[in-house]
Amino acid sequence: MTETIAEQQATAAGSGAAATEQFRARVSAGDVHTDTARVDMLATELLTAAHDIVRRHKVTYDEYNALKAWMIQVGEDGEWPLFLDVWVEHAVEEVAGEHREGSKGSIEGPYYVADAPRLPAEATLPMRDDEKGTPLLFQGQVRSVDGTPLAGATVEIWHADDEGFYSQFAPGLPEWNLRGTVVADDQGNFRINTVEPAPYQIPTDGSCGKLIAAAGWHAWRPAHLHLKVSAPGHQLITTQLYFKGGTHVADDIATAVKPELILDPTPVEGGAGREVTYDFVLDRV
Ligand code: MBD
Ligand code: FE
Repeated sequence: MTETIAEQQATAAGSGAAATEQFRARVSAGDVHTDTARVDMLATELLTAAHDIVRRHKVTYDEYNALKAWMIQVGEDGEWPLFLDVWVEHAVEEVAGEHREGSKGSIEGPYYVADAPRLPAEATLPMRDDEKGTPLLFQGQVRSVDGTPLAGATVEIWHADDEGFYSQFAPGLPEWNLRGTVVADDQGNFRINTVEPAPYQIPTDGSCGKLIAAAGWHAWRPAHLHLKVSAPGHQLITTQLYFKGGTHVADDIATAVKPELILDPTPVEGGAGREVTYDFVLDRV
């Protein structure tokens, strides 16, 4: 069986189950102790907003039952991480980053895996011998808000392949394909060789896909790199970077594009592929 055939067997339930399992390994509801007054306020306001919608739009029993059946299915497909990260996380990220002075952040999404292989400052991400896609040299420097280079900063990077698939969330891909933890040099510099990712389509065969089809929306995120950048004494930043002129940069289904996050790579002179420089500025803790 070739990898291409295996990738075509990616299913909503397969990637949903993996995303649910990954998330559960890192967070459980019991870890979060929110005080009663706060839960009361948030839960009450959320429910009141739902009641208002029902009354304002005269929601019928057929519509209520469709919602109930759909929510049950979201759980069975393991698609709560996908649903929440596509349609809710961007507002949470906006609030979380409100007072940050350094680089802009963006949502984490459902496909992060901690502890990717550690790589030196100049590195090539783990990839297949015949990995498809335009080679991309992504380089830059990690600095503090006052301009100080941050020695030994780490740049965690993960992204989809040239067919839009993420390792560990689609079958047939090597475990750490296109994932790495790059340790910057003593000047905070990094040079990462990878391939440009393809745009990402939300699985069409699961509950999120059903919602998208039923509502007449499109299912696409623009091609993107995911990053978590950190350094001692500084706030970790979770972000994404996009490609100028890429499809769906202007209408990301996940509402996670910001103008500061759009890269404009140039052809590598006398070489293959494209290159781009992007520096990260971290706030102090
Ligand atoms: C992705 O690759 C992603 O980054 C988000 C936020 C949601 C779904 C798929
Ligand atoms: Fe993504």
